[in-house]
Amino acid sequence: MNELSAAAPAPTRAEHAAGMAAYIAEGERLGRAAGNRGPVRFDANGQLHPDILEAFREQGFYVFEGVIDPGELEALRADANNMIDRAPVGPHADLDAQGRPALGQDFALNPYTFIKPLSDPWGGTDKLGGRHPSQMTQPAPDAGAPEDVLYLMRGMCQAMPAGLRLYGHPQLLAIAEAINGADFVPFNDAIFVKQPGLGGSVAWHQDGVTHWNAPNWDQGIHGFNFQVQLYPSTTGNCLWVVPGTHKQGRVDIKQLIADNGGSERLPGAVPLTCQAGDVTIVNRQCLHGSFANTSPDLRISLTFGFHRRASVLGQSGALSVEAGDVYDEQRVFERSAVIAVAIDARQQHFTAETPYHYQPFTGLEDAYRMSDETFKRVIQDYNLKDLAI
Ligand SMILES: O=C(O)CCC(=O)C(=O)O
Repeated sequence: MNELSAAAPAPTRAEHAAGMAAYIAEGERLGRAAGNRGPVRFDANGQLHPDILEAFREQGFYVFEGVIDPGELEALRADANNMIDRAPVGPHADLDAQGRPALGQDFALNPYTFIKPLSDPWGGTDKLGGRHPSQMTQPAPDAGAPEDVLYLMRGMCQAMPAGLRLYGHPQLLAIAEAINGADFVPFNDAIFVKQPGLGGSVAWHQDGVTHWNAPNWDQGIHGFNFQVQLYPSTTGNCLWVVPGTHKQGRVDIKQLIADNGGSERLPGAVPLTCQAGDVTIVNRQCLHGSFANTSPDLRISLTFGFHRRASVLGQSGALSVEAGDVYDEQRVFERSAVIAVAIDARQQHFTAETPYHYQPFTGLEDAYRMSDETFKRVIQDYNLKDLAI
């Protein structure tokens, strides 16, 4: 590029959407070749089918189709939309759009994060351990776009009764067990809201920040995330992953983009398109990101992760957790108790379902039944005890 030329102007929303077409076509082709999707399957012993586990270990992602049934999906949508309706009208407001006190003012952690429409709040900054080194294209929104848009919502187990029940979903917890062992522990949760024509990017990154140089580093040491899709997740708004990168150690993202002529449309990436009710798993070491949502489609992704216990015990606060926090036995136990209460909350609602047995709480079930008392003791402000690594 000519040194004297000014930086290219931001594309319009429509230009950005049109500019994605060829990349999307190639991503769809690669996605078809990768496979790694289908219904969740268990073997005769009730363990996640070894073929699925192997496919996940090989590529670092898997799309489980049709996991959440229509009734549960409807309840999750209603609760998520209630959270959206009850958000403050902007980042510094106290009232929602109907003039009511916004949800979450009594939560220890503000559940809502706003950004400018179509922006990338983390890319090229030192936020979240500097793990998003390159900023994505920030298209200019259409005229009349709001000043600020909702980007993330936290605290789904506290703010969404259906969210707490989801956290106890027996198939999802069985998947977590297969990947991280029966003594697996929670990480955190966040709901990504990508409104049509407004939703921001999540710049390319690998999630983990603590164990890259550990002597016992391996491809699974930073755990994995689920995403439960409340609406179809399309090529224009979905999460993209570069298969296999979870095995490569820390990827030089800046260099990859430089080698790609400065373009963020990294080669080899596949779009994790989904139907509503599908659930993805992504290894947190897998290179992933999402582009500004210049498409006409809404995406709401309930995102929550799990770790191996050994990866977390003895570590201290990372990412959005206070650096002084230490993940000792007590902290891990208290955060894991959210799983125990979630299992019982689910059982009280879906009485015919066989509940998941969470090994670390064997024998403690009665002390962690869902009630007003356990809600206050375990669920309220549970995310102060997140276990981020
Ligand atoms: O859903 C997205 O767009 C981003 C998700 C993500 O980066 C993550 O789960 O770490």
